[in-house]
Amino acid sequence: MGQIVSYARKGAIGFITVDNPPVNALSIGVRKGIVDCLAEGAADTEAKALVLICAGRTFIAGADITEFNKPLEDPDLNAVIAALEDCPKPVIAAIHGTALGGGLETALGCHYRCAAPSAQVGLPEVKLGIIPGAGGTQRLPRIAGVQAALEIITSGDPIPAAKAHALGIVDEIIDEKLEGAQAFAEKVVAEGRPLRRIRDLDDKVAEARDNAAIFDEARKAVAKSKRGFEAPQHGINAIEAAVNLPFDLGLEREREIFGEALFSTQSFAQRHIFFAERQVSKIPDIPKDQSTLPIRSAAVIGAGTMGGGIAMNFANAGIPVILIDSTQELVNKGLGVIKKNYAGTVAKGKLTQEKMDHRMGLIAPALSFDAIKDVDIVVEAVFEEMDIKREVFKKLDAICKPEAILATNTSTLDVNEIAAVTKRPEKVIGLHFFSPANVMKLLEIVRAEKTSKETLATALALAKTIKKVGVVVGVCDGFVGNRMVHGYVREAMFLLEEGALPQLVDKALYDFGFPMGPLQMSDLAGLDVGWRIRKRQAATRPKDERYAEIGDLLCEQGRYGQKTLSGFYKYEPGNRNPIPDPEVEAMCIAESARKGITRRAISDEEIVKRCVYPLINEGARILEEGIALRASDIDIIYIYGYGFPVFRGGPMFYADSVGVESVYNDICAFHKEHGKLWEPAPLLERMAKEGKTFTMG
Ligand code: T1G
Repeated sequence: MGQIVSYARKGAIGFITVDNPPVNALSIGVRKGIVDCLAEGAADTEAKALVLICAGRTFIAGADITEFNKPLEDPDLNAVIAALEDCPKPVIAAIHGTALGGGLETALGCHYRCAAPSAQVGLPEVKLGIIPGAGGTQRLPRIAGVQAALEIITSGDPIPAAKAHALGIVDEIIDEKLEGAQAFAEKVVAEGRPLRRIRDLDDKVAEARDNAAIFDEARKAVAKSKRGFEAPQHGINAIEAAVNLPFDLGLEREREIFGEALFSTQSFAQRHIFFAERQVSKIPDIPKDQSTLPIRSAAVIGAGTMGGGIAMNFANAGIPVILIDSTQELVNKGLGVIKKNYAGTVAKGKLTQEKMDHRMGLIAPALSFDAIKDVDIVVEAVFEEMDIKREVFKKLDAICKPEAILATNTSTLDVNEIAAVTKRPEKVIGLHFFSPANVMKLLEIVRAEKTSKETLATALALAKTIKKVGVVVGVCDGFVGNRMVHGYVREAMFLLEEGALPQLVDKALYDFGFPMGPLQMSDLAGLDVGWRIRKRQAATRPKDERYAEIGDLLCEQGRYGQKTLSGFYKYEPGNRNPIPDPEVEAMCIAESARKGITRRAISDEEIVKRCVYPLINEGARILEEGIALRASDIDIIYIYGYGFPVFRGGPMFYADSVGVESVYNDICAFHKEHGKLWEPAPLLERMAKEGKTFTMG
């Protein structure tokens, strides 16, 4: 392997090149290499200016996150940046790809910055539960202004080169290949531009010195937009220090805040999720060079809510898709919903009309399966009844070309049973989209017994193409997400019998960090969905098993949730805000009386444990059965499919952060008090007794 940082001069310009794949992260080798090559360039009398540039697909994308849990080795990044700033010759950063975190901080330590038009810059540290730790909170406000720094640092989102240029972060936009870096450096020399150190600039932070309101407004905005996250608030505090303290004291304050955040539970959780979402596509028995099938055309069977949303995913990725249903009316209705969805996005300014028209043009309606005989993949999204699905797959198997992949969007049914009606079980797979399918990023990829490695690898590649987080799961009732969510909703309903009301249960989970509680979530999904599943499971439900009828009672009254303007809550037409309903309160009280339960006040702490611990317990069973490959896969499913708060890391990481033994002990207590539904999972019991964790190695 070549040097990860090298020096070479072209004409009068010295180039310091970082080559540390895959993203030129600032490992100790890179930090040392930059300092050494900087000294070499400074001593090179032929070099009138230096350019810091990167090989590969991107400029430095940040500190090396894999080093965070190791002792820090010198030189630390602040020392590297100080060396850049103090270089006696102009140092220019040439940015392509994404200059993120420590990468942007390093570039801000240079005297000037040029960038490719497609480059992006950002400080995403808050997404890892920390803040910029190498002067980003002190230099960015000095070059781009306090308001821009607040937005960039608290959002963690990158900005395009053009915007960075407008803000003064980038001094020159050059060409994509950065060939213009040499010319820009020569221009800096020819114009005799000064060795401008951002740390010496004061005018932009001075403006904010008498405007404390800017920080109070930022705190209020972030408390709403990033509810529950600590890091954005830390970022605001560090920027405030940049305004009110001399640079070096501000840098010290930043370092203090960074240190606190780095060892916070939230940061461990968010770093866990960062790596977990990159692990999901790594399947132990699928080699990296596994062949995949090209997906250049698709079909969706069923133009309902799910089918329409699924079709949009293909169109959004530029893949022509045929949308099939049994009547022209159904197909037209489905197309109408798709058009309305796109129009909504256009109205919000997030899609151009031209792109909408192009995408609509990629969705072709059809009534006959003959239209799809040549497509590469078919996704079935018909009614959730096994007989209907089997019929559809028999037809697909007979009509589609032999190499076509046949996928089912079933949310609970046995994919092996569906595959068995075809002559190509190796081509059959589950692609479980989450509603709304054109919005939710989670895709459960259900690997059936005979699904081939090529089919599975193709599905994983397709997930990336359609910008979904594809998680491979095994076949069982509800796979991973829905199988676990039963316990979450079941306990919420039991709590209604024991003394709580919907708004109390939901508030406890909202305050825990979910976007909404289990009962409001059920109203959104439709109470009839759970009702249908409970009726299907009734035949096999043990007679002595505790069961909450409240959900069935609501459905029997036609209260299906938001779509009928009443469920656990009431709703005004066109308004999703839940309104507590005295009728439901009366039903809860009546159910308690009917069951002889004395209602009691129930603490938020108990509500959270009763609803979240079933996720952990079932997750342990799922792991033991091999339905999920990793505990971190389960965390990703809950973060992306059910809104589990990222700053708590997902249910399995959360169990580790609370303590597996503590969770186990509480589950044992619930088991004693509430019966067999709380039987501890054997794996959980073993881990509690052996002091093991799900996600901490
Ligand atoms: N450190 C270590 N490994 C990293 C990394 C990093 N910063 N970024 C990515 N990787 C690995 C990743 O795990 C994966 O590994 C491979 O690179 C490809 O990544 C001091 C303290 C740059 C936009 O937060 O946002 O600087 O799975 O699949 O989709 O203030 O990676 O192949 O083994 O994501 O093309 C701040 C994080 C750090 C940027 C590219 N920086 N990275 O996306 O590839 S904190 C970040 C990203 C910091 C300073 C602070 C993305 C990307 P593997 P990938 P991608």
